[in-house]
Amino acid sequence: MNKGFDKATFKRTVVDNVKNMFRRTIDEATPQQVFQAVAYAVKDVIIDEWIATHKEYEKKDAKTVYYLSMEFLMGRALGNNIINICAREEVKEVLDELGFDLNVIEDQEPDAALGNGGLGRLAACFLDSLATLGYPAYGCGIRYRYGMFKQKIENGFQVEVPDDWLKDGNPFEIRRPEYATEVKFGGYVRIENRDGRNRFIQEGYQSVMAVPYDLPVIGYGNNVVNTLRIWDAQPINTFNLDSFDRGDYQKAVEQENLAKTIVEVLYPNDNHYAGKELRLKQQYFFISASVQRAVKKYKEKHEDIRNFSDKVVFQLNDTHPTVTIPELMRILLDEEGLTWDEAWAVTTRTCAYTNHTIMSEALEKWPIELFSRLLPRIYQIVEEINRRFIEQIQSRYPGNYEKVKKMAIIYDGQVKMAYMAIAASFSVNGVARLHTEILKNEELKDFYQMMPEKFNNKTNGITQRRFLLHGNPLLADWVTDKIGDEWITDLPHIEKLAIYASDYKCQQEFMNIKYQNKIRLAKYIKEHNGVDVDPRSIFDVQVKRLHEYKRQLMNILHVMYLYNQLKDNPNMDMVPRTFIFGAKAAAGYKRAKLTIKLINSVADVINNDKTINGRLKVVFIEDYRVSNAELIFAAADVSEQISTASKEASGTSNMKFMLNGALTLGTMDGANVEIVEEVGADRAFIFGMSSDEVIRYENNGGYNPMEIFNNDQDIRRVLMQLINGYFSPQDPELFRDIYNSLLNTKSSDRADTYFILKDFRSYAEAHKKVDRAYRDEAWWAESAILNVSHCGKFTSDRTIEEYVRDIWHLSKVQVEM
Ligand code: 26Q
Repeated sequence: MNKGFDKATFKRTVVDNVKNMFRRTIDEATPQQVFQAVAYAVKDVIIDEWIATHKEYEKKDAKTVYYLSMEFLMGRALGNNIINICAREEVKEVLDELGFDLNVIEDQEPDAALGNGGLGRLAACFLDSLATLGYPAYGCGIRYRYGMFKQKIENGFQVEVPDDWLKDGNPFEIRRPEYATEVKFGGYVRIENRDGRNRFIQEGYQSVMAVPYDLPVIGYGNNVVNTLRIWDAQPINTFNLDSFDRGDYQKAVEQENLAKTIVEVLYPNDNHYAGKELRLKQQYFFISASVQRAVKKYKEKHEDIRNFSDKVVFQLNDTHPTVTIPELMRILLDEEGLTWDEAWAVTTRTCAYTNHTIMSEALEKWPIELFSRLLPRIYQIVEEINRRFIEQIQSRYPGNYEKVKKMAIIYDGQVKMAYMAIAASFSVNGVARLHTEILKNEELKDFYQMMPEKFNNKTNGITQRRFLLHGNPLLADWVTDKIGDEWITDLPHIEKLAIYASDYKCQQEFMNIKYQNKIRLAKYIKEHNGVDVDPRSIFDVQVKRLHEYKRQLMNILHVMYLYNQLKDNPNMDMVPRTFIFGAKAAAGYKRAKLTIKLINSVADVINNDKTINGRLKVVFIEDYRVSNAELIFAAADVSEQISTASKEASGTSNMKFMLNGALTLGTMDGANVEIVEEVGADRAFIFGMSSDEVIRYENNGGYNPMEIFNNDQDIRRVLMQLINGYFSPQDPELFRDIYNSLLNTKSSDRADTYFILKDFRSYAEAHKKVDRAYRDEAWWAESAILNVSHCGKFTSDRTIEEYVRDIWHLSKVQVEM
């Protein structure tokens, strides 16, 4: 309930908005028009708080975190904003009175999909928590013209469709041309000696105007509204060109093109580095604009730039924003006139770096040629950072050239972004305990040994406001009925549910809510896939980006194995199971796309096989994204978290499933380890090799999957079905590449790099346990409730408090209205 919320005014605003924006009366308005009208009405409600929040920050002169990220996977804003202003009931009533259903209106909004997966969604959860906790924070990113592609499934194959998310406008954004800044690319550096000091002047460059758009990030029930600032690129007004370049038609056209292309599209790679020039341009573009702006803002109030880090901290979301380091150095050296040592002191007190992956193919390495051509002055600074860093290595390890080779920022013709980020940051953190240990002891061992004090862990979290309160209203209300609503802003309170876990009536209530949510998802599946699924079957779900290390392939191979068993033994005793997948594959990732086709081919055969009596169903949900994720988590019984141990830095869907009462079927990887620690190993289904075992095998050249293939007839049969046309009669060779990836050392230097066959039996065993466990309804309900009640640790509110305590050192601000 929001006491200040005036229903009558809100209603009038909605009706007026429809009139003013569309020249229609409310009864003539389309749902999309009503969405627009309601969104603007919500903006009206929060605008004063947005202003007041920033006034308060100014007044307090509060230290601010800038969360710098190439990705913010925000999803839809309207429903979440209504929840965070605590006016869900009121808005629902207003819309009812006007003859509209709030859920239908929310469905009109396109997802803001300015991110790929985990890393981008984490940034969005962090913004929600920062605002809810009342910490001064900006998210800084790019206003991609096209976000994450929309996925269509045609004939079982993924087809990418551009995501024209801005086509109807974005009601929540505000353009801020007054903060536009110029960003320069290319050209050369001229050195001029003035008063005995060298000046570095970039000339012959191309530039674009960076123009920010602000989006409100609304705290839950606390009047705080923070800002996500995303930058658009516009051509520099030709009249602003250097006198030298004025009238240079060619250059004007080139700059116009640069501006258009730079923010055109989000790179759809997840955990995979693509060394594209445009990507580096995007990185420097939004970083230069954000850092310039942060410095300007600081200088409006402060004299001495050397104290910058008292008021500002830059958190680098992976290495993608690492040019922050040389860009800040450039501004301090070239524009503020600091000495190198002064500038370095400021920079290293301001920047902190988060690592999200150990996958070597995700490490950013830029060819010197490209880097220095695009960012000539920045490259000079990187060279100097590298030179001094190597000196540091050598004084620490005299004569040890191996160390230099392994740790240098520039080596082998490449600029290594992670090494620069580590060298220049005062904090380096991993995103789950296991991941941080692997960083310290394996991947970044040399760096950890040289500067152990920088390394720390911040286990990821998720926002319960979106993933329970908004996504699962039935369960949210039930929880609140039982224990009150403190969990909304203090998730550990949810532990109070534990006493109800063994209560028969509560178990019934809980399972009934799960059942209702399964009906809701079954309806969605019927509408989108045309497949009937039985809400009484076990909903076994794997939704996440498609990547070999996440092993969707192992999941579908196991489905094939189950199907074979059912065919052999039609009377097999088995609880009906619905396997649900959702995953986008990077557009250029052939094997991942083929895996999607395999899932859909298997689904086609199984779903149309009358002989198995609907005991097995397979569904691939098209276009998995934040908005349908909310429905999926709410309806899940089993959460598939089956990455090869050591590969998944944290995972965050594991936490969203747990919050919604699904049981984890997973490996001891990422944050699964901590989930099991919280809920107890007996309330999850853990299988497979440990990260230590995996790493040991990897260091010894892998293993031989042929042995398994030759000795395990069930596995052999499944693999043969990949190449005998069993699931692709029209093209028996279709899945040959997948078969080869598992067995054929010729196709890559190792077979089955992700230990799918090695873990298969233990995975199948775990599934068997799920089948047996589900028959005991009381045990299952108890376990599900215990999962919910033990998920307190995994709120992003806790994660943010840890970042604040150990890294950012911010103070909470109160906003009175
Ligand atoms: C790099 C260079 C060029 C183009 C793209 C990229 C790129 C883009 C996105 C590299 C990596 C990503 C995304 C990584 C990611 O999402 N990592 C996930 O981060 C989550 C939040 O910490 C973790 O929970 C996941 O375990 C981790 O995989």
